[in-house]
Amino acid sequence: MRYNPQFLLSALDAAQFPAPTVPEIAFLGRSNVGKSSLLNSLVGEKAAKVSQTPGRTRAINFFALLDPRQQPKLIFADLPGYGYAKISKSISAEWPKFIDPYLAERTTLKLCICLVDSNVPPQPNDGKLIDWMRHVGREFLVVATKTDRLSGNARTRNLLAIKNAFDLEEVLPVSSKTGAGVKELWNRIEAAGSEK
Ligand SMILES: Nc1nc2c(ncn2[C@@H]2O[C@H](COP(=O)(O)OP(=O)(O)OP(=O)(O)O)[C@@H](O)[C@H]2O)c(=O)[nH]1
Ligand SMILES: [Mg+2]
Repeated sequence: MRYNPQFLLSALDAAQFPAPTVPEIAFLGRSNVGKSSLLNSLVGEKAAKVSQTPGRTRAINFFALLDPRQQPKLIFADLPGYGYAKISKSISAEWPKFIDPYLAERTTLKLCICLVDSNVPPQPNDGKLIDWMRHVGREFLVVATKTDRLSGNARTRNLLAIKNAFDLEEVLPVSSKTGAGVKELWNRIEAAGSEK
């Protein structure tokens, strides 16, 4: 189905989150990994701002996806990136305080899309995010971004390294530039969104 994206709001604390109504999908990952770009290629529009300056966004940006009758069907949440400040030791030390409770408690959150860069070796802070997902019992999907920058062999090798490092059964390769993997990701989002 074709959805129309509508920017809802930028939340800097839990009191500002939109009312929990329709199923929500969160996009998480290191700064510059391609969260906003992927969100845009999913909705086919420049809904989310692609960073010129990595690490700028400190808020959660919420977007509603409207069906042809203008009814909201899903919410996408674009989360602040982590891992930009070189001094930071852990995700939670760097993330604004409201992110952990968001992930632990948001009732309508159906799927966390955890983005990792397919062009770099597995990163410890990505591992921490995945550990946190397991700890809070969230359904999550690891997506490897920017695969257009790699040749076939290097892609296979890097995807395997990510799977092994984080003990994953599956990593979904995507490129916002070419659109590779985006349809598959949509199928996963729709499946998660229609789960009761
Ligand atoms: N080649 C290539 N470049 C990409 C792709 N996706 C994103 N980029 C580039 O990577 C940079 C960061 O992209 P963003 O989408 O802003 O990343 P982000 O994760 O939202 O960054 P923050 O909001 O700072 O956390 C931009 O220069 C994008 O053009 C991709 O699939 N392929
Ligand atoms: Mg962004």
